[in-house]
Amino acid sequence: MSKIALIFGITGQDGSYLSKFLLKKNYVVHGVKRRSSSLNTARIDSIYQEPFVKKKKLILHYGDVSDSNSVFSIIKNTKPDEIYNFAAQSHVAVSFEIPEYTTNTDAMGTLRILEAILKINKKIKFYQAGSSEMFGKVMQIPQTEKTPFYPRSPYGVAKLYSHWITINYRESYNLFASNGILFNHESPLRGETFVTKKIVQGLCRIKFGKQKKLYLGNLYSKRDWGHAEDYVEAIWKILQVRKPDDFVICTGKQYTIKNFLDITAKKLGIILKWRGKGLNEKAYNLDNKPIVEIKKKYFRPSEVDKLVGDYTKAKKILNWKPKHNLSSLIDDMINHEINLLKNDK
Ligand code: NAP
Ligand code: F7E
Repeated sequence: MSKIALIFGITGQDGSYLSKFLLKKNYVVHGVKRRSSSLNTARIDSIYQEPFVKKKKLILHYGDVSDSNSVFSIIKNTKPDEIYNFAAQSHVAVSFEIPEYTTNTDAMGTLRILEAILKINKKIKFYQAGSSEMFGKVMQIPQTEKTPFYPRSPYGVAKLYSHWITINYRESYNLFASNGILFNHESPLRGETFVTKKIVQGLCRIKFGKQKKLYLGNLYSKRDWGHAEDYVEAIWKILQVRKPDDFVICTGKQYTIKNFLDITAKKLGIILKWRGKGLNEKAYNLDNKPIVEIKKKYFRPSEVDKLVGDYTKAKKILNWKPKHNLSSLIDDMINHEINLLKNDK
């Protein structure tokens, strides 16, 4: 019989990759989407099934993790074997502007799901989408499952609550509840306001003459970027092992934002010359026109300067390692963008 998965946050980047992955594994996938004034299901359009289809494999439900009633009734009605909690206000910079909303969704949302599991069926396996942002001002390089946390944003703090409440429910009530501690992962489906997508989209549009300039913030923070397609496989594996546990998922390689931008520009054949410092730093094209500029508004009140993980435990226990590297990730993102631009009449 098919297993049943329930995904909170199915309309996001990871929700869409995981639902495609699970459908290929013959799961029945239920997904929770928020009501919005315009359609928010573009990322899962390719797998959407009309309501009249018999024996549907992908079923969507309106709900919100800030609403205990919808969380409870969706879990009760769908009877999942596995729940994946991706629902979050996932933008770190935005979490400084709406910290209370971020906490309600990213911290309390997890508690609401765990409480519902406890009341409905303690056998449901639970995955919590934890983040390398919990390491924040890093206490150790590289970061492992044993590295102490030091979050630097309301987002990081809220995710840390979710991390510990997941462990607490596992230990207190014997739930199969596991945390992924995922480092940045990107893809063609990444939200437009995250830095990798913003850079790839911006430079592709500049190349096609559709945009003049790209405005960014801190070019010198360092990230460990992987591909979402690889990471959803790790997420699934986390719920397939014998014991619930916590796992760092990363590539072990670190680059600055500027490195990412330079590599992307080179792949697109855009020749850049950097001049100036701080807020006056600019990248000029061959015609000596500035095409990348720095704006104060994109800096955060406190920054996570450097992140790089160690996936030894995931390799050993999950038999997982990333298939993509930074270059193939950027190629995938560029190809997607160029195809869109070529089809844009
Ligand atoms: P994403 O693209 O921003 O997707 C977030 C999803 O959560 C969307 O489907 C969103 O719905 C939904 N959502 C937001 N608020 C909600 C609420 N109150 N109730 C129900 N659903 C809600 O994020 P992602 O990149 O796929 O990441 C998935 C999860 O992993 C998130 O929890 C994120 O914090 C975490 N994470 C991400 C990374 C990364 O690098 N991508 C790394 C570590 C951890 P809408 O589509 O309607 O907005
Ligand atoms: O920023 C710098 C910015 O917003 C990366 C989320 O998925 O990964 C993500 O969080 C870096 C930061 O990702 C711009 O200051 C410069 O240092 O792409 P980002 P993030 O903050 O690392 C973690 C693991 C998550 O869990 C989160 O959900 O890039 N940066 N200029 C910029 N960042 C943005 N967004 N926009 C800029 O213009």
